[in-house]
Amino acid sequence: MLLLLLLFCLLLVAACFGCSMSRLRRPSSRRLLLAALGLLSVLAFWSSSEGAASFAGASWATRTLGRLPRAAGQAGNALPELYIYDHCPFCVRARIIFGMKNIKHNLVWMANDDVDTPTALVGKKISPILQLPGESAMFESLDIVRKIDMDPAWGPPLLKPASAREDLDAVDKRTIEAVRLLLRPRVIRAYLPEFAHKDGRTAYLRNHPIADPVGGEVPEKAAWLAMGEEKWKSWYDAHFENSPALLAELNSVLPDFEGLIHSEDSVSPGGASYDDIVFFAKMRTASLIKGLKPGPRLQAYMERMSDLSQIPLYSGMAV
Ligand SMILES: N[C@@H](CCC(=O)N[C@@H](CS)C(=O)NCC(=O)O)C(=O)O
Repeated sequence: MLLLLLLFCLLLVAACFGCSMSRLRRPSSRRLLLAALGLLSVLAFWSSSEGAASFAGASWATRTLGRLPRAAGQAGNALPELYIYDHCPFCVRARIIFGMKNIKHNLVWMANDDVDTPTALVGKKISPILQLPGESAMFESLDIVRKIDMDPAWGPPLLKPASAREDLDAVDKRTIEAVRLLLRPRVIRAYLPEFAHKDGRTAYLRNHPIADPVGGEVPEKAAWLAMGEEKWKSWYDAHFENSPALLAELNSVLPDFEGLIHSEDSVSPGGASYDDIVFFAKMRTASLIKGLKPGPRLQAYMERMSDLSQIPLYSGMAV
C-alpha cells in the first residue's frame, strides 16, 4: 500500500516537473531534481522491503512514512501485544508490569480452544505470549516481566527481586487446593472472552482434569480424556455445588494473610517486587470466587494493586 502510494507520488512529481525538465537549462538544477526522485525511490524501496521493521532506522521510517509492512513473525501494529486468557494468573503477571509502567499495549484474548495462534507465535499452545514489534515472540510470564522491567526502552526498572518468603508460600499452600476446586468450575461459568464459545469451554474441561468428587483422586490424563465431556462436566458441577464447604475452608485461612501483607503498595517490605507479581496475580484470579472474604489488609492490597496494575478485579462479576 505504502509502496503504491510512494510510486504514485513519484509519478506525480515526475509528471509535474517532467515538462519543465526540458526548460531547466542549468545542469545543477537537473541534477537536484534527479537526486530528489532518486531519494524518493530509495525510500519507497526501503519502506517496503521484508525485514525493514527490524532495520535500525525503521522507527524513523515508521513515524515518517506510516506503518511498515509486517516483518516475518511480527504481529499487530507498533504497540506491544500480549496474548492472554483473562482468567490465567500467569497472564496477569505479565499484564501487571505493563500497567505499573503505564505502557500502552494491545491485549489479545485468545479463545481457549485456539491452538493455531499461539503455535504460530511460539510453537505451542501457551499463554501469556509477548509480541514486541520487530522481535521474536516470547513466552514464560516472569521472563516477560523481566524483559519489560529491565529494558531501558520501557523506562527505569521498578521491581525489586523476589524475596522467596517462606511464610507467604506456607499460607498460600494451605489455600491452593480449595482455590483450584472453587475456581475451575467458575472460570467456565463467567463471562470471559476465552470462553465466549462452547468449544473454548470444552477445551478447558478437556485440558484441566479435576479431582473425583467422591474419591478425591485426580485421574491420569489418559483416564480423564477417556471419561468424555458429560462426565467432566458432572465432576465440575459437583465441586461447584460443594462451594459452601470449600469457601468455608478457604475463608478460614485468609485471615492468616493479614499479618503477611506489608502495605497496600507491596506485599513485602521495600516496595513493589516480584513477590507482588506472583501474589497479586493469584489474588486477582481468586477474586472471581463469590463469597471470598479477604481481611481488611488483603482487601486494601488487592484494590490498590488493581489500581496500580490497571487490571480490574473480578469482584463485580464474581460467580
Ligand atoms: N510457566 C508458564 C506457565 C504458563 C501456563 O501454564 N499457562 C497456561 C494458562 S494459565 C497455559 O497456557 N496452559 C496451556 C493451555 O491452556 O492449553 C508461565 O509462567 O508463563
